[in-house]
Amino acid sequence: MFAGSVFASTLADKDTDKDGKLSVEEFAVDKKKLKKKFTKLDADKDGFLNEKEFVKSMKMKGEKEK
Ligand SMILES: [Ca+2]
Ligand SMILES: [Ca+2]
Repeated sequence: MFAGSVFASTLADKDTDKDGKLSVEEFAVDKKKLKKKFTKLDADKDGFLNEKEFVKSMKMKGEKEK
């Protein structure tokens, strides 16, 4: 599966303000676990997940589940 398309479908589902990025509110809603994960994934600490950061997380997950 192509990770970029997963980001696109996640965006379609969660990007409520349609700015092309996932904010912590959009990604985690009110789940503390996901907020921690978000902080980890947000490599440049701008408070948003862009496609690059999201795809990186997909790859990391793939390697772990090998
Ligand atoms: Ca957004
Ligand atoms: Ca970021």
